[in-house]
Formats: sequence, structure tokens, C-alpha cells
Amino acid sequence: MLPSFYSSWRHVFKLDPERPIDDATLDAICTSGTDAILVGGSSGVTFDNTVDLMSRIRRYEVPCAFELSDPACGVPGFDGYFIPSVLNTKRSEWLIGHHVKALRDYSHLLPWESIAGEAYLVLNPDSTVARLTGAEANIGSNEAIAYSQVADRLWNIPVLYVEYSGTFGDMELLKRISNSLKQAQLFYGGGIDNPERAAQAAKAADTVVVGNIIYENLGAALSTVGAVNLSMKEQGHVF
Ligand code: 1GP
Repeated sequence: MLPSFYSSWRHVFKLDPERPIDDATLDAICTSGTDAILVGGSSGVTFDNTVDLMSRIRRYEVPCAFELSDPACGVPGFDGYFIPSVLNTKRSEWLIGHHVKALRDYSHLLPWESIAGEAYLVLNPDSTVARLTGAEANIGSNEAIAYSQVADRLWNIPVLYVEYSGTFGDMELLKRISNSLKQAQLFYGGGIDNPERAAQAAKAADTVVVGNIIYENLGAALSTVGAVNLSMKEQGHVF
């Protein structure tokens, strides 16, 4: 398989277009040595606030991708686009329904070479994404692994995103999920607010996503970059 726009990413900062970020903070994030900036949010993402944030990030060399969950926010100019689906929702529109409508109307406009499907396994029931999508986040480990394998082995999804947004997740489960995957790149996000947690997540996931702490404690956020890189180096990742 050809390398894709995200295959070398080990550490990613996730920025929410709805949340204000000042120039100095954005500068620190974009020059931190992170592998990429991922733009996305569970609510309040609009075309205008996405264009605004993208154009500010574009002053830097860091790669920048967008999680496109609403065709009305289809801003051109990102290096890549993820189209998310929620695996463990009972509301089929979040698994496939929105996607069918979007492709019916906009498929001819999409830059397919820069698009990857992204399967979310949402495991924090108190997160906005869990509430918004009706995700059944209180599931056992074996079920979580089964969901992951459906996405990875049956659907060949390129990216599996284990999402604990707002809380630090179960690293043992993350490792078991990682070991169960055959081909998907494993993203982990949720509650990473110090180097130790970043290093722990990097031991299990291929790509570690850091979000909220950017807005709460910039120094702590920046410290996760080196921690992930060191952990990956210790595990012998070579890129
Ligand atoms: C959110 O997974 C990301 O989509 C990061 O989570 O905001 O808890 O760091 P946090």
C-alpha cells in the first residue's frame, strides 16, 4: 500500500475551530515539532471558523488535515481529510447515513487521493462526541476489540481512532486493540495532559492526539511532543 498523508504521524495536536487560540499559542503549537495539526471538533465547526483557523496554520510548514463531518464545512486547502464514522453508535446516520448523503451530493468534488476513512471507537460516555452521536461507550473490552476488528479486518478502514476525549483511557485495552489490528493505523486521543501519559499512549498507539490541554496549559501540551518522540524511538520506530 502506498504511504498516505498521515502514515508517518506519531504526535498530532488537534485544534478545534470553535475555540479561540491566540497567535503566540498557535505559533508555539505549529513550531513544536509535532508531526501534524488536525483540525476538528464535535460541535460549532463552521466553514468560516475552519477557513480562519486553516489560513492561520498555513503560515507554518507543519502538515495540516481536517476531520470533515459536515459537507457544509468542506474547506479546500488542507493536506488531507479524514471522514469519520462512529463504530459504536446505534444511530446509523453517524456510521454511514451522513456519508451517503454527502457523497451523493459532493462525491465529484472530493480530492479522493487526500481522503481517508476514519473509524471512531468512542469510549468516554461523558464526552461531547458520545452524547452527540449516541455512542454506546460503556462496553466491555472484548466488545471494543470486536468493533476494532470489524473496522480493521472486515472493512479495511485505514484509521481506527480510539477516542476517550476528555479523559485518559484504559491503556491495557488500547494495547489489546493495537495487538488485534492487522492493517489500520491506530490513533489514540483523550486526556493526555503530561509527558507520562503521552509516553504511555505512544507505547500502544501508532499516533497520539493531544487536544484539550493546548487550551489549558500550553507548556504541558508542548511537553507531550518530546515524550511521544522518545517513546517511539525507544520502541524502534524508524521513519
Ligand atoms: C479529541 O482525541 C482528541 O478528539 C483529544 O482528546 O481533548 O482529551 O486531549 P483530549
